[in-house]
Order: sequence, then C-alpha cells, then structure tokens
Amino acid sequence: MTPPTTTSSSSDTPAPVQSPVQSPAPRRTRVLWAVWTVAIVVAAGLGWVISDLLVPGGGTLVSKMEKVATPAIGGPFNLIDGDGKPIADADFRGKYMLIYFGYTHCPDACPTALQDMADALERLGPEAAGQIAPIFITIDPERDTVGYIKGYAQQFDPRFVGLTGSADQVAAAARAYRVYFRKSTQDADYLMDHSSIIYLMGRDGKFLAHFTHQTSPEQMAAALKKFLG
Ligand SMILES: [Cu+2]
Repeated sequence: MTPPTTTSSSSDTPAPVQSPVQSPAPRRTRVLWAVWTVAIVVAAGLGWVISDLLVPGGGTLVSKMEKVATPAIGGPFNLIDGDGKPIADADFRGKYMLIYFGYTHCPDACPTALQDMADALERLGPEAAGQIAPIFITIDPERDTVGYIKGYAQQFDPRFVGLTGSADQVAAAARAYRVYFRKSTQDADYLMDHSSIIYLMGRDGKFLAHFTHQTSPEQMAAALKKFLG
C-alpha cells in the first residue's frame, strides 16, 4: 500500500486551470476542501488498518498485525516544548499520547479538533485523563514559536502540551505520522493545507487508533476508555 499522502505528488501536480469567466471559490472554501480531501484519503488508509484489526474471529492478532505492518504510523520525534526545552516521544513513555498536528492560525479544523480532544478528556474524568498526554504539534514552526504554542494549546485544556521545533524537526515528526502539510497561500497571513487526524498512541509509543472530525467527543471518550481498560 502506498502512503496516503506525499508532498511531492501534490506539489508536482499543476494547479487546475480556472476558466476566466468563472470566479474562483472563496479562499476559505478551497482550503477546507483541501483539508477534507486529505483527511478522507488518510482516514481511508487508516480505516483499512483498523477494520482489518477489528475483524472478529478472523485469525490471531499476530497474523493481523503482520498483515498491517506496512503502514506504520508514528515513530520517534525530537521537538521543542513550550518552555523551550528539547522533548522526544520517548519522554512520554508510560502515558498514552493523543496527538494532533496543526497550526495556531488555523481558522477551523485545528480549533475544532483540539476542542473535541479537550471535551473527550473532560468526559473521562481526571483520573483516566491523567493517563493521557494530549499533544499539539505545530506544522507551522515559522509562526508557532515556543512562546506562542504553549499558551495556544493550553487554552483548550491546561493539560495540553504544545510542541514546536525547527522546520526539519517538524517535517520529520510529520513524516513519521504521515501528516501532509504545506502553505496554501504565500501572503503574510498565509494559511496551511494539512491533514487533520487525531492519533492515539499506546504507553509504548505505538499506534493504537485514530479519530477524525466525524468522531464526536463522546465517541472519542468511549474509545479512549476501552484502551485505558
Ligand atoms: Cu488546521
């Protein structure tokens, strides 16, 4: 299975030619369309993994895991936390990680996803939620600096950890999680196209499940509860 998103394939594709008489769609609509397209493609890829793992009575877990070994999601990351200290995925071992990649200037997808994560944690209650590290990783380190990312993330819930890093560090983390992102406009107030998926990683850092914008906070809380046991 090929990775669901690659930056090269999309950036090499010429932009669709607009008829001169046709007024272009509003920027916001086009951005939303792009975000959703990417999200659906990624979700379809992940859905294949999940449905295979959850087929009842269809072989042992080991054979299922071998079957889905190729599209591994996640991996080591080395980033900078909201206090300017280096932080790695290994620093979260022993906790579940609930990870979302986005950017603080996002008009819609990111605040919605982060609010859904915060609502799900609230529903779990402090004890269960204490086993989960909610993590927001920027894909826009140019604007989402150390001083800015922490306050933004903690607006949604004080337990949130906001992470940034160098452009290379962020790109490597995004690659590990198969997150697609790129600037969609070049002005000072630019927007980013990006995939919008919430990842749940286990205490060992391995991928467990994902949630999309179709997942309600209630459903997310119920799923998290199952994994917490
Ligand atoms: Cu966003």
